[in-house]
Amino acid sequence: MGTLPIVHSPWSAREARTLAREGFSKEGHAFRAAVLGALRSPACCCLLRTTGFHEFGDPADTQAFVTALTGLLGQVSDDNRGTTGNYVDRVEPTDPDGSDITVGLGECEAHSDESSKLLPEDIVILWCVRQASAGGASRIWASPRLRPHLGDAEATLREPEFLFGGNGRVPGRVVKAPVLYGSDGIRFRLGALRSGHEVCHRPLRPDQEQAVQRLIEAFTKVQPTELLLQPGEALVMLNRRVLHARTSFSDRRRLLLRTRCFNPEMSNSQHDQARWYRSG
Ligand SMILES: O=C(O)CCC(=O)C(=O)O
Ligand SMILES: [Fe+2]
Repeated sequence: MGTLPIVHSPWSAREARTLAREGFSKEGHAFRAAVLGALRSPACCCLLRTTGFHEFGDPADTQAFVTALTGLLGQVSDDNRGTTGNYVDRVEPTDPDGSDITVGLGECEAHSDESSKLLPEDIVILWCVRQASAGGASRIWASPRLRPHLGDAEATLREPEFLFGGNGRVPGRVVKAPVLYGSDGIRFRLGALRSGHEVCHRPLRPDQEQAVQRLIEAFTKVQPTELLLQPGEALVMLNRRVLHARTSFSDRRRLLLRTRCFNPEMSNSQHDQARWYRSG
């Protein structure tokens, strides 16, 4: 299993609450350097221990804190729904029987976030407010560790011939892109791939189907980095270099917050050949 670097945030809960409102000063620079340094490790992710954002009395403070910390790591992106101007998504089972894993119960398959966007965010952060009484662990696979298990499938997965569809979010839009790009890039979500090919009436070719299966098999061969986030902790990931998944849980009180940002310095998106297949 890959080792997970740990970064401690330098602020007490009280300082953090004030700083989130007023802006981070010098320590912000050192914090940014520590997190980006940890993200450059082979794990391509790190555990962030903070003091107390989950205990701030006012949810607006929590929101301000996670947004401000994300802002130290890059340009914070919105919730992609374009309506709320809210930069913080809630990952909680408000629709326990639905198929959207963000608001559902159960496990979720290995994926990168925003796979059906032309330009997915470089960094994704999951902030734990309340953990599940059991399960709901995070699993992360760094793309370079999967590649040796792909054999011939790697060449197919590098072709910019995969269609990633909105899966309900923006149904008309489909991105045509490779699954693997550059030395460490990856874009993958099985559901988005299935829906993209389906809405365009272009089924995956047999060799593409096989290559995707080979990738899914690689998840069972490569031991992921696994962790159970505790309240006050966050998982910071390079979304364009790792896939993440979550083990099953059934506790409806579990609550994570999710933020995302772009960071050109850490980005490998320049090697991606994604383009719109259908932008309708
Ligand atoms: O619930 C989790 O631990 C992860 C959820 C997730 O990856 C997502 O909503 O994109
Ligand atoms: Fe995700």
